[in-house]
Amino acid sequence: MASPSQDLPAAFGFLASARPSGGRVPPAVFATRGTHTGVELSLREQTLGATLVHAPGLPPDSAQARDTDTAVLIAGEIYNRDDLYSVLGPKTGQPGGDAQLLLDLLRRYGPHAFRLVNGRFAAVVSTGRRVLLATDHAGSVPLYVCAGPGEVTASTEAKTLAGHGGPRGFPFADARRVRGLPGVYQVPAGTVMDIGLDSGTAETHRTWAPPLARRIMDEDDAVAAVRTALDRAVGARIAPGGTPLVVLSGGIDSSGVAALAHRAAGSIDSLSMGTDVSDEFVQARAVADHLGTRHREITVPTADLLRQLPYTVWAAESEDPHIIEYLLPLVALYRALDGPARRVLTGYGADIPLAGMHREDRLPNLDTAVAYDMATYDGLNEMSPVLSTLSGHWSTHPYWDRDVLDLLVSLEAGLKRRYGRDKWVLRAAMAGLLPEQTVTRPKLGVHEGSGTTSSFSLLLLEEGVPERSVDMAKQQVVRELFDRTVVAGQDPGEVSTAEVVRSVADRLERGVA
Ligand code: IOT
Ligand code: MG
Repeated sequence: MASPSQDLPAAFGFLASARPSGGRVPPAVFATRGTHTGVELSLREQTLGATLVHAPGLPPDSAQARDTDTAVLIAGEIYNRDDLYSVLGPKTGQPGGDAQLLLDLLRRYGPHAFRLVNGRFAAVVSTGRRVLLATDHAGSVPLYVCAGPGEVTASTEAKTLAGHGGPRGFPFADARRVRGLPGVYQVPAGTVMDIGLDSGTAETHRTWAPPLARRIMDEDDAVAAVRTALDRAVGARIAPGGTPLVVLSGGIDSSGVAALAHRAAGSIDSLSMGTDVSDEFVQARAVADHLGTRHREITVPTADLLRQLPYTVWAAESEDPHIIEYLLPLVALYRALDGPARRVLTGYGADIPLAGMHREDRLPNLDTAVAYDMATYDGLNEMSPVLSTLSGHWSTHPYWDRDVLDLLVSLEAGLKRRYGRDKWVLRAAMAGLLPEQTVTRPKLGVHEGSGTTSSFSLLLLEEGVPERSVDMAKQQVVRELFDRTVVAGQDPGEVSTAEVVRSVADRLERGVA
């Protein structure tokens, strides 16, 4: 068993406050589970104080780095370290960890350093009288800010800024407001916000944008490119000597990750989740047997599944009911995963650049779906690490590796839909590694495979919500859960899904919604 230090990032999340003269960061309740460690980094012109949340028993030293004028905090991890070290020269090296690597990059490139990084992270940098807030290309680790004269406070969870007593009020035109939390904004994906500590003026630099153009490649080249890119992304997400856990539905996305992870790590564990309504155990088992993984199945009763709704909204801090339906079974799975903290690889995200959710046969529609989804993912928080760190596990998404995503999005639609198959280029890239039946298996969404969508709908119908109002009711349930757990800070364990559903159904019936 690998030591946790090898296997997990140094910090899962943080609440950080930059001020000219220091001062304590107030205690906060995170959904992220872990040990809280306080840090205070006094620089020449400001002090950066923070609470880092990290895996128990793993000191978060390498989540922070500083010199006299600049301090860096990072939650999460970087995947292209070797490339980054190669531009920095031989003097820099691994021991300092990812925060030190960012500090070295910042010395060389300034805020543009973040344009070079392929990772899953949120970072805060105090430098001079400025504060930089940076997200990875996908904004996969959410980052929130509130700021006022003489203070910039940032957190990986919006809820920790709710009761924040410090100054706020600086408006940020380029960032999204968080509903219900005045003065709190979400830093966009693939962005560095460069904020003046005194003025609150922010300069926003985009460090990544989804490709808009499409590339023409011949079949073999495209298939080889996908295979190579995904292989590198999976490899970068496996700690040396560690045994990753792949959450496996038996669909092509997670099975592809499992196959590549198994080759890279020598062996993997795999885990499938089902409910009493529905499961994909047979399909997942076929892959596990083919690869020879150590495989486990977990069955979650449907009643328990819906009880995860408050936890899902609390963790994702998202108000999109469709996204919450996709995430709910995954949260149920992570919460059922007891034992030591694990590094989890998931196939989540493949359907976005490949239009897998849309089952589009016609290429114009397929590319419309890709363009739409790539223009709207920001702020949904569907890849937030909190979904798994709420039970102590670290998750990562190879299909949303920056290089994989750049490639998949940009392939012309005819490579995504070909010979009557969806996600053709991915299926072809995985063909030699998986059973034939897996490679050709049609898409089944996690919300369908687990029966989540139907169970959630049924719950509403049983409370008297008419069929045509079910979608609207779901939206309202999710919103109410957001208001309670994120805005009002209620413990999700004390929020009853049934009660919220009842009150929404009641409001709808009385026509007050
Ligand atoms: P789906 O693709 O079915 O599942 C996502 C991942 O969750 C799988 O690759 C697998 O790793 C894990 N998983 C799913 N079901 C199980 C199971 N029964 N047991 C264990 N692990 C499982 C939605 C979806 O259908 O998920 N996800 C889409 C995109 C969402 C749309 N977002 C957007 N438009 N912004 C996706 O791309 O994955
Ligand atoms: Mg999928």
